[in-house]
Amino acid sequence: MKIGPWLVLVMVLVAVPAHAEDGYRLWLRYAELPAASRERAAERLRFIEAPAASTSTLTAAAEELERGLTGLLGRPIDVVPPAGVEERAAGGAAGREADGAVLLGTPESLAVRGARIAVDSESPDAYRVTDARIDGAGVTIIAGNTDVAVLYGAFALLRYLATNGDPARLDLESSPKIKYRLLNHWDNLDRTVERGYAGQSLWDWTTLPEYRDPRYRDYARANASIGINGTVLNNVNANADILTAPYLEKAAALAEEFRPYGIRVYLSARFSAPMEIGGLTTADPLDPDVRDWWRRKAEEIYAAIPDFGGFLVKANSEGQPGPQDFGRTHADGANMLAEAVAPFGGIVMWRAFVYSDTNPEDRAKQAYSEFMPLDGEFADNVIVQVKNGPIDFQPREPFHPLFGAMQETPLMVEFQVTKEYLGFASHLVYLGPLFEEVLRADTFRKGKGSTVARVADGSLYGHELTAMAGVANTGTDRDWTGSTFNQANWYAYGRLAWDPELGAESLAGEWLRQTFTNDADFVEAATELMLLSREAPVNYMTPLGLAHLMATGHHYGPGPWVSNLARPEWNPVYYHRADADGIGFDRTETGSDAISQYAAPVARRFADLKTVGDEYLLWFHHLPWTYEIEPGVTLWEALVRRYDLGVAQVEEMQQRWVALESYVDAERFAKTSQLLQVQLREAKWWRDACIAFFRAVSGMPLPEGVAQPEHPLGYYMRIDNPYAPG
Ligand code: BDP
Repeated sequence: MKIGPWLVLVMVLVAVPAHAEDGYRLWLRYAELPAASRERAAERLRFIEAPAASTSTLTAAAEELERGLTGLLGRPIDVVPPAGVEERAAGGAAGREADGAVLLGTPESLAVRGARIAVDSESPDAYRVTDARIDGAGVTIIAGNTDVAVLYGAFALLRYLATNGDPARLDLESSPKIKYRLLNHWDNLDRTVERGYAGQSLWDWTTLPEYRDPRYRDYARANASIGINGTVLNNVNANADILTAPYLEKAAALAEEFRPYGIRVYLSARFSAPMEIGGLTTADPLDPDVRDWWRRKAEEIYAAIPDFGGFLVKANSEGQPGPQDFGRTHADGANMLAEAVAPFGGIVMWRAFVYSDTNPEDRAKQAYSEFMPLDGEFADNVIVQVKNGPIDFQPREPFHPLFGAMQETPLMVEFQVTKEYLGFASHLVYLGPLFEEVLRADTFRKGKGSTVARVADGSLYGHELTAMAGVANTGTDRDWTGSTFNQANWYAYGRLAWDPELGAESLAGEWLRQTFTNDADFVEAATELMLLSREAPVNYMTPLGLAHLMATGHHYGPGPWVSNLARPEWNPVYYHRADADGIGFDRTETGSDAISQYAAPVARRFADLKTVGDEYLLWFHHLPWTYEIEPGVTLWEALVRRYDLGVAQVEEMQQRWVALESYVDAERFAKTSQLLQVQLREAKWWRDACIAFFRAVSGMPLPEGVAQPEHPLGYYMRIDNPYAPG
């Protein structure tokens, strides 16, 4: 028989799976469960009873359950209308017929339905998912203190099933430890993204407010699934135009898309906006006209976006305008904005990422020096947003000394999910361990156990206002984040913002199961790969406590030789301080004394060469090249070995990934494999360039058996990347 071209086409179309594994669905793939668990789950979860009082959020929850259970159980699941009023009066959808129902609602609405269930926590976001009996029928109940909590419960149930949880032992209860769980988008109005490596900004300002890209909803779903409840739409290096009426209308459209998913919109405010778009001659925060302008602006914003979250502000930092331009303090500036949004329940997140070109003080000390004297001066609805470390999102930094030190002022941690200093989108670096390292760090400010996590969740000093920020890694790339494994960083960040005590390792497993497969061998091996990936870039970029050796501006690749930039602290030589005698930044008493900004036990640990540890050695100490890091091993030798180790670790990651081929679909397998090749090429570039440079500076010979850098130093110094992304 002759097969016509049309038949061939039909056959091809039929053979193509409904969903290409292009990463678009993130961890919300809802892949069919293995047969045994599928059958067990299918028995208990026969149909969804639509919530009686249908709000947009409850509808979203029911829709997600339908979508998720259909995928997980491998067959469509019915959504039936809520049990009728008479039936309810008679005690619910009677007997056996309700067997296998999934009911969702608040404890009150469920009580009407005959299900009595308590959610212990008072948090509006708290949920409980459990099985129960109504009139002899076995049902699954998703109870939440509010509609959004019900949605969180629905996602929790789906996550539980998708990670191979036993449907016969269902009792999930949770409430977030942090109130405001935000993504910060460094997105510009022209759709470029500062430090964005995954395409353009998701927000299509030109076609808003009319066109609602379906992606907005999917963005909201993904965030809600991990508990994120706020999004700052625009770059901290803000353009005042975002506060003009046309853009507020566009932001309101996004807020409308996100609202069913419990996600509020926030904006970065440019401090000089009253002058730029308000026609005033000053932005002095104590000037009555300026205050009035912001009050009226807030009224205008809340008229358009009734649940607007508030402002994020970068002020007097890297050239951004701020209160100091008018002789005022950060507190004066923050409090003015706080006053404007307070009547509407809004908050102000005021960043502590400040350092000045006229201040000769060690950059690592400046934020503390500037903010500590202001402790106690901020309004109640202000929270100070502090980057995880004192410099700037380096591959590894000690925790920021402000954590635990500022007692009267609520502080929030800002993490960078986008990998500006960690190989951009192409390097596979799982950030869970980095986040965990920071959150578990002990500030010792109120004795042992005063961890950064306890600063973040407010429990250390009893603050009610708690928040966390992650600089987003999302963009218009089909897989959202430029690589599959970058999705894990978004995922881990969101889950840690919900509960900063969660562990990076278990989060990796959770993510892997939903993103790839529940196969235990795969999960174990891939988790190891992810954990290994945290240390690799530290070794091939900035080992032993080095920092900020990246090339100028774009931070793409190595530039340890750079010394000609206008501001001293922009130059890598400022950070490594290498010369013929030694390397490292002395931050002990004999140097900048940055250690004195930490509590005494922490300062002692960092000051002592025996206890500081390899991770922070050169962050806090300047040492001779011949310093014996361990008996018989000089610092120089150790440094070279670390660079080698970094490259070897990427090679090991490659091997580990190849071994997982049979578990992964072709598309995502190939993309990860190819990106690992990019990572290896760039890891070698880093290793060779840094070894060549430090060898030249130190005059030390390469240790025996160590490979020569591929090219002479001048070759690396001449590399220019005018078109690097981000
Ligand atoms: C640095 C980035 C810069 C940001 C700045 C910030 O290089 O693009 O504007 O931080 O956080 O890491 O304000």
